[in-house]
Amino acid sequence: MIKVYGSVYSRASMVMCVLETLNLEYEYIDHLPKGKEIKQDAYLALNPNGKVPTIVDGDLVLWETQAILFYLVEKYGKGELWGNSPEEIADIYRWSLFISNQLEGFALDLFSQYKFVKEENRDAAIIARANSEMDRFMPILENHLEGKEYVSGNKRTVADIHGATILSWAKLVGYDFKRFPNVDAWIKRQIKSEAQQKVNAKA
Ligand SMILES: N[C@@H](CCC(=O)N[C@@H](CS)C(=O)NCC(=O)O)C(=O)O
Repeated sequence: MIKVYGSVYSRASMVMCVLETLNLEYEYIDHLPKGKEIKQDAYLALNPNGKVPTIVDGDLVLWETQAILFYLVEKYGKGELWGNSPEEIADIYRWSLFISNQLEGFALDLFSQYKFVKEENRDAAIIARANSEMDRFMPILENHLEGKEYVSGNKRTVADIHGATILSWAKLVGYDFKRFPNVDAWIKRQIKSEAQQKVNAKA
């Protein structure tokens, strides 16, 4: 059985959401990002970064969220959550990588500053840069999602689970999504999805 190391409150939730969507059985090993387990030798032998998520599937030990997501859908999806041609697959990569390269770090900066740093210690420069970079790239996603339910093609793919989950971090700490209603609705669909609800129930 596939083992998932991580926490519902971490990027492991995307991995679990894919596993739930594909109806795959898995063992969830609850390791918090701020917990001590992931800095200990037994875990570092699986993932030398000391971060989550990591999966173990038979002889395969895999870390780095997107690599895990793409592996799972390619190996087990039978087309679900994935594309059927190099062009469709490239489009899924494009939107997933666009979000991780242009937006993820800044969404995380906002989340970390507002969630983990006391108001008086917040770094205004980090917050300003994060807001400005988010504001720079969000309109591209907003325009792209006009009249669309999914970010790539006309069915739900791993790019929806990945991208919408990442942007939900910025939503949780009040980034102004009223300016981006298509993205906002897209995030809400992911949060409300049956698979995500099953993941949340493990918290
Ligand atoms: N690029 C990595 C980032 C992994 C990562 O930063 N995970 C966080 C939790 S979502 C973590 O384990 N943080 C603990 C730490 O940085 O020490 C991935 O996508 O897997």
